[in-house]
Amino acid sequence: MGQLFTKLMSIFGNKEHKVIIVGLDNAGKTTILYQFLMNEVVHTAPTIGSNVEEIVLRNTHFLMWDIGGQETLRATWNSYYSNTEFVILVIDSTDRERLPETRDELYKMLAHEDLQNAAVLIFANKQDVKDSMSASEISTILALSAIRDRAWHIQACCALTGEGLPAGLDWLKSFYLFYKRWTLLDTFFRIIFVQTGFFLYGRFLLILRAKRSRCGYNVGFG
Ligand code: G3D
Ligand code: MG
Repeated sequence: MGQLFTKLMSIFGNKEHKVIIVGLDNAGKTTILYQFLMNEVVHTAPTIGSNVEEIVLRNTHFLMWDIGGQETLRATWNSYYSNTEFVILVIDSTDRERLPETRDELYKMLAHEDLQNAAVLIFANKQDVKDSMSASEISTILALSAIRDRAWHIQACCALTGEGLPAGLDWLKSFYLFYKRWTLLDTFFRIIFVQTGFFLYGRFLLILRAKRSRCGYNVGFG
């Protein structure tokens, strides 16, 4: 019951939902974060450590952590994982050479115990650049169709113009609403199940007691 209560509180409480924005350096993570926040391009410098901003979507608060992607900083990514509900992976679609590196980082993340329940949104960024890889090409190289243990979605975008970002956020919002409804239903059936269990157990004790007293002995149940 305690666990159910915590789950419900996380949905109906005024809690912020934690999102981490990861990806290799130069992918466009910081540009995306500030497009979400202000709908404009900000001048970025390589992120040392992290940036964090609160984004409100349909009255739901998301706390978004943009984490530095340089190789030396990637070892610290796991210190941001606890309580993460969504991972946004940003990919520089012009960077064919480092896509296998991104794939390794993605699967390392998915295997981490703190991210077992996190849904993944992948932005195939920099679609404005000629000859950039398409979302479906990236999807094939990352073997996304092999991910079956969680919700994921890939979205082509251009962080400079903001194109594709609202569609990505729509997926995030609709997945969140789906999760919220599913949790409600799940909680409802669990409560019914527990209540029915108590009721049947009570009936069983009564029948047992009646049978024993008919047989001439009564051990008593309190
Ligand atoms: P990071 O936070 O992932 O390291 P940044 O990446 O957000 O700092 O972006 C790195 C560079 O990519 C920036 O250029 C930024 O303007 C550029 N960029 C981000 N998104 C796009 C995009 O969709 N299209 C193109 N063409 N460029 C993009 P500078 O020159 O400032 O380093
Ligand atoms: Mg950055």
